[in-house]
Amino acid sequence: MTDRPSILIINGPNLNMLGQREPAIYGRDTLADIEAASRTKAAELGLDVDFLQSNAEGELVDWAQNASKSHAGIIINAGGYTHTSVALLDALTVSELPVVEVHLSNIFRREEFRHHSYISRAASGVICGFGLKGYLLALDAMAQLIRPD
Ligand code: CA2
Repeated sequence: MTDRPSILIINGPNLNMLGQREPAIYGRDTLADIEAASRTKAAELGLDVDFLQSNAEGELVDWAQNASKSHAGIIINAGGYTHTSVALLDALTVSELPVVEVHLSNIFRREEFRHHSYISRAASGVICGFGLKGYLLALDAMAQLIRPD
């Protein structure tokens, strides 16, 4: 435990596969690379991070529901549940925490079904299309949300 605010970074289904398939869409960075870069960036911003991944929708819901007990904000790449999950939207809303939504790919350049995100209604902002860098931009945005100048 530290006095630094802690940010929960939640990753959804199939993001554990990063770096192994579809590099043209998602790049060559693995989720471990993204975690390491996020930890370095968070330390520069004076933040702690918990970095989680699950393929199970209910687990993502549980993490979002409980986040306000231990965290100051949520950064989430909900993977495919972005486009399907009212339950995740409800859990993020219930948390009453600042939320930044991230996608590695530019979902608006892709199939029509990826253009709609259920969870965006709970988010202060959305970052997509910048790969690993998007997580670092999300941390910058989160630092601003929890500690405005
Ligand atoms: O661009 C993103 O970050 C996404 O959230 C990634 C999801 C996709 O369903 C969303 O529409 C956009 C997919 C997660 C990663 O899936 C992989 C599949 C095969 C190999 C590597 C990753």
